[in-house]
Amino acid sequence: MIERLLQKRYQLGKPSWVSDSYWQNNVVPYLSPVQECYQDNECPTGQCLNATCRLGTCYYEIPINAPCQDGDLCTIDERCTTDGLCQGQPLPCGNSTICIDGICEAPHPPNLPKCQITIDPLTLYWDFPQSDEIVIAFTLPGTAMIGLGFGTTMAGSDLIIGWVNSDDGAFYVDDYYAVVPGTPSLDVILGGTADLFATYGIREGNQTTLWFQRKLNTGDPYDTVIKQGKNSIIFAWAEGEQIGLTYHGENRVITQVNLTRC
Ligand SMILES: [Ca+2]
Ligand SMILES: [Ca+2]
Repeated sequence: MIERLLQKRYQLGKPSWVSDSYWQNNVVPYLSPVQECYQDNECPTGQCLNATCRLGTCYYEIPINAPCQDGDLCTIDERCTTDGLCQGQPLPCGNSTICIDGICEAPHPPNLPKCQITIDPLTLYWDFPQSDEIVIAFTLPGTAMIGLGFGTTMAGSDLIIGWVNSDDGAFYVDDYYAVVPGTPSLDVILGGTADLFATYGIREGNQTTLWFQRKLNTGDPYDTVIKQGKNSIIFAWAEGEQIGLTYHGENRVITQVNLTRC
């Protein structure tokens, strides 16, 4: 658009009523060829578009780079662009916060899925938002790391592992696989795919809750096909203030759950 305006500007030459500094510096005056008028207020205008009616025609000036207000509390330093729009920069928020009405705050936790079972100390919540998808939240008393797996032994299990930083609430949840007992690997490192979405995590005292959603069958060899019905699960948790992949020691359980609609 601005190229068209500038072309027009040079074709027209400087109107007599435009000052040299406007013409040469930060204001682009241009002529609207279609807008006819008798007075200024008949010309469409805006914060970044000053209109003047001259000899029956609307002329516009764009105060390029002039401060303006875009009405969005989550932007700062709004300025008029060369297109006559008011645009600002996003209000900088930390990694784990988003701007809501001008304030950086942690995004609200999603609702807990409606189906629930407690297998001490695990509380597992699940639901099926689509026939081929499951949403799961699970709570364990792990401050360093918690994990939920689908499988009957650690080796060969599809694992969802994560943690929450108690200082700033930043959470981490990702899609792992254990080739052998011991430190698991991210699926993507093994050549698989990261299949979790809508992840979230919160920590309340020593309780960590992680959320994730995924396809029941991701098609990834490093993920178990989750069934609507009986599934073998394993879960583990690690304590301590150092968050990250941590050996869980004896804090692990292998069991079965019946994941049905409720
Ligand atoms: Ca995967
Ligand atoms: Ca996996």
